[in-house]
Amino acid sequence: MKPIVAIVMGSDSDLPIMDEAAKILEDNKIAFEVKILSAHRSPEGVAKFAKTARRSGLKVIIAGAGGAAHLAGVIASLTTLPVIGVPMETNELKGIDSLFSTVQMPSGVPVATVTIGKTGAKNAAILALEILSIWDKNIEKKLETFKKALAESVRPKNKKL
Ligand code: RP5
Repeated sequence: MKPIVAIVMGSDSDLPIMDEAAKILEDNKIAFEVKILSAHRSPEGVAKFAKTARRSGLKVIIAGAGGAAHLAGVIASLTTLPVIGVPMETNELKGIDSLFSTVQMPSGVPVATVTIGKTGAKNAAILALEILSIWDKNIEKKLETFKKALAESVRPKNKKL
């Protein structure tokens, strides 16, 4: 099956975090591809990927990077596909650097930025599913089940009080 979601990251050191997004897409049987592309170290590769993304059949791009995290923004500047940015946690500034670099995009070039780290990677995949669910009933149903399970998980905690 042709990938409809791309998970892109700036370095292989981001893999353990971005794997959380991959797991959710896998569980939901979404065809996806994973790429390591860096806005700073391999800018030409990033440009080639972003410019051809829509033509290649992709529908949503998830991009994770850390530090001066320009990957999601650069991709968003070169495609009309929705781009979800995942800020990586960093040793130096705990990911605040990645968060601000990813979220503070100029007018006209949105990046849907999620939480720092693993939670962000998970939420990025769920947001991608939500975007795909606009035209895919099957994904819509899976998301409904997921929301019900979330609610169920809270109920016993509330009861315990
Ligand atoms: C960013 O720099 C990457 O996304 C990664 O989060 C960070 C550190 O990369 P490495 O030095 O581990 O390759 O571009």
